[in-house]
Amino acid sequence: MIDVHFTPTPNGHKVSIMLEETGLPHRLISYDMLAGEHLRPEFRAVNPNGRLPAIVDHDPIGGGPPLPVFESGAILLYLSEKTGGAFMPVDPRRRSQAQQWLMWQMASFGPMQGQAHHFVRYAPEGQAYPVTRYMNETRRMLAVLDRRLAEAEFLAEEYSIADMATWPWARAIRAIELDMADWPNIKRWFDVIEARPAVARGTGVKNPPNLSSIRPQLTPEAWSNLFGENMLKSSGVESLSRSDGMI
Ligand SMILES: N[C@@H](CCC(=O)N[C@@H](CS)C(=O)NCC(=O)O)C(=O)O
Repeated sequence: MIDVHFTPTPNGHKVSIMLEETGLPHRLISYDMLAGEHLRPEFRAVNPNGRLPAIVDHDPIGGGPPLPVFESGAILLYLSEKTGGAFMPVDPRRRSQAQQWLMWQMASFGPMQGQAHHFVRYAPEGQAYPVTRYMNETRRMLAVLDRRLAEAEFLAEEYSIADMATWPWARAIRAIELDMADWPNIKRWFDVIEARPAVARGTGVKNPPNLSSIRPQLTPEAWSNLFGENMLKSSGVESLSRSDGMI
């Protein structure tokens, strides 16, 4: 049995999609991030970085005690290995492509777009520089993705964990008011993946409405749990950099 410490965000959906695709037995343990449930000290034993998703495999590869795994990309690789290489191409060239696009998603497409979401949707309004910087970087990477999908049906030519990692972040662009119709190759790929029953099941858990709106209204407590003092203190940061109105 695999415990999935989960919240229905793009990073969480990568893992729930992979679990549905592979059929591995699992149970979702849902966290309310607005309430700061991920900040509890006991969750640090599962993920030292304190972020979601994370899993605990009670029947780990190689045996031994339950194995916690954090970082969504590492979780996808682990689940693939656990299922004898599911959704990782066997062909070495394609396999390398899957690894490259997985790393691209983890290091660039997710984090940079995540900053766009932060400054467009959550930060105090009127900060033109970071909004421009991260929206432009998101658009640049959408162009990169669109070009790749013009030459290949899937990122590694066959459906793989690289697509599972990237698809939920392509889906997320609507929340920063980008329209996928502007990238027709992404749209074609997106629709094919969306039609997979496992993807529908894996994304069936919806975000609470207060996080789905373009500009979610957060209470001061929820803000602190997500971005401010409560979040920093839970990681042991006592001396805070302050910016008026932001912490
Ligand atoms: N690189 C990490 C990112 C994880 C991450 O940032 N998760 C968000 C939710 S999608 C989170 O836990 N946020 C809570 C916080 O920042 O305190 C991964 O891919 O697993």
